[in-house]
Amino acid sequence: MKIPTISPFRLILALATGCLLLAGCSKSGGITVGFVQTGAESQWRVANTNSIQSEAAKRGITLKTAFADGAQDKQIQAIRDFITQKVSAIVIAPVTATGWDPVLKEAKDANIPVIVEDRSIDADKSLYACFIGSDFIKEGHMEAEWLITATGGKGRILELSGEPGSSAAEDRHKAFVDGIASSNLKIIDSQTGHFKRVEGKQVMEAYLKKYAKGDYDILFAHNDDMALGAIQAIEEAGLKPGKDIMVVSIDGEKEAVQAVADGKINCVVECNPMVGPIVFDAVQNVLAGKPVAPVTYNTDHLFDSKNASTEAPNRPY
Ligand code: GZL
Repeated sequence: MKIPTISPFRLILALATGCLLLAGCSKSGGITVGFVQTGAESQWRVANTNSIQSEAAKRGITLKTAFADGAQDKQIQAIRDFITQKVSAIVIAPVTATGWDPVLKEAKDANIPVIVEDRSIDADKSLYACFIGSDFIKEGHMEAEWLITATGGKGRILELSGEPGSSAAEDRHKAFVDGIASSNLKIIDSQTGHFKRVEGKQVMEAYLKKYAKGDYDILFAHNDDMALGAIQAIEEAGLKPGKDIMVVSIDGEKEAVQAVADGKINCVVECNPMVGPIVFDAVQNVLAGKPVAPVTYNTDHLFDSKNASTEAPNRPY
């Protein structure tokens, strides 16, 4: 059988054409983005990672993801690694709110734009392109307002707080305290569960040992994973979550909104993690030299007994 041969000229022509076609069809124009994620501490975080990674893939953008296991020093090192690799842009979900200026200056000096998503930071705003995420102050106020209406403004609150030093935990707490200030709702204890389900269960077990039934009325959890861990501890103690102790939470995870429908959680305020499309619009606009809004907030909703049954099946995360 005669093997067909191709002249060197035709081979080079075919290769060149192929390269031109490839370059043309990759919408990203060869963008490589370094994504610095906190870790995988909650279902919310997994959904946030999936949103970023799937949107990059959809746009033909090469994404390198670094997980930091909740450690800021690992995030800072990951940013330095991406600077060394000369990525086109860096996206970060910062574990904590402070301590970012030095490494952001290094990125700026290397002409690598940084987009902050999810948790806002206390840093020189000229050092990063923009913030995209939820308004934690609004979330704290929404939770407080709902609770005042639901309780007539009276009750003893056990708080399950998120990652110490994170803007999510700090701002939710600050806004919640501000929101209940004019009522007779009082936080009688506060412990962190680091946004993790297992730790939420452990803290609730400790609360149930420390306080007798009747000495508390409400659990305010800074996220759904900790609330879901806590209701497991409440049930294991033979109590009824949502009835023997009112439970309110933040994130809007499918499992938590279903727990609202089941009467085990009384209120969940949404915090939308699906920011991939908005983040990569910002990345591509910044790289194209187009203006981007300094702050973009998600629109977050509230779920309680009025809407949870209809909303739970549709929750995307
Ligand atoms: C909020 C985000 C928080 C979520 C938690 O935007 O930073 O971190 O509320 C997650 O579930 O761990």
